[in-house]
Amino acid sequence: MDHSTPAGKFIVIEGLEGAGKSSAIALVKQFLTELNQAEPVCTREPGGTPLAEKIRTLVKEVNHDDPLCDEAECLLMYAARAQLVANVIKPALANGRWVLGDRHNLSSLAYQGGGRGMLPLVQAISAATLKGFKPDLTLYLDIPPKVGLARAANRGALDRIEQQAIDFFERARNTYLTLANADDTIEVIDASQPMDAVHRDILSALQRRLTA
Ligand code: Z5A
Repeated sequence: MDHSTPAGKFIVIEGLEGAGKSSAIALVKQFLTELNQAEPVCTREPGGTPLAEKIRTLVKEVNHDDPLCDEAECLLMYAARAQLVANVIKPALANGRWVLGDRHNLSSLAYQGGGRGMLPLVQAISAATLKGFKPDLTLYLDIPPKVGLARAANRGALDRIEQQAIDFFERARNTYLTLANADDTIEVIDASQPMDAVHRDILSALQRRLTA
């Protein structure tokens, strides 16, 4: 590593199904590219390395003969994340690249911690796996589950996690909001607004956080 190269920053977009992460990521990617005169490295979770993409397939598919138990689901999310952090995110940051993540650790805390009711276990696995590594900035796109799921329903067949009952997503949302309140690296964006208003709020948060 060249020690004169300043480390890059890790920016993450989070939110429930249908929150609008796809268009938010395109917007943030463009902002970061103009800010740094270089495209960020884009990642998605679970996934983003060959091994982690295999795990993504495992956690998304429905297997009636061998249903994934909650603990295995959680450990698979962290196995995928450990690979991605070690082999993609940390090397990119060390080389001065910025990294833009479609989901990261907050998803596990919200879905497996809040949704599955295993927050202490998830926090323990998170601490052991990531050892304090975390994004510089997370934009959490907040949306009531009913609104988000209605938007997502227009996209076709639902995967295994998308098929959870609405109260699973309510618990996940409450956990997102509780954790965001306690962490000033997380910005809450009201994603129930029309898309142009959501994008205006995202750009204003980026200006405030990254260019001040
Ligand atoms: N998961 C987990 O449990 N634990 C973990 O640790 C991690 C993940 C990392 C990943 O699925 C699943 O894994 C996810 C969480 C879980 N499952 N669930 N539920 P994924 O990567 O396949 O899916 P996703 O990340 O949830 O969704 P997405 O498709 O990438 O993005 P999105 O935010 O859900 O939706 P979108 O495609 O951006 O927007 C949906 C539609 O709404 C689309 O037609 C838009 O045009 C429309 N839209 C967006 N914004 C608006 C506004 N403002 N107004 C009106 N319409 C809008």
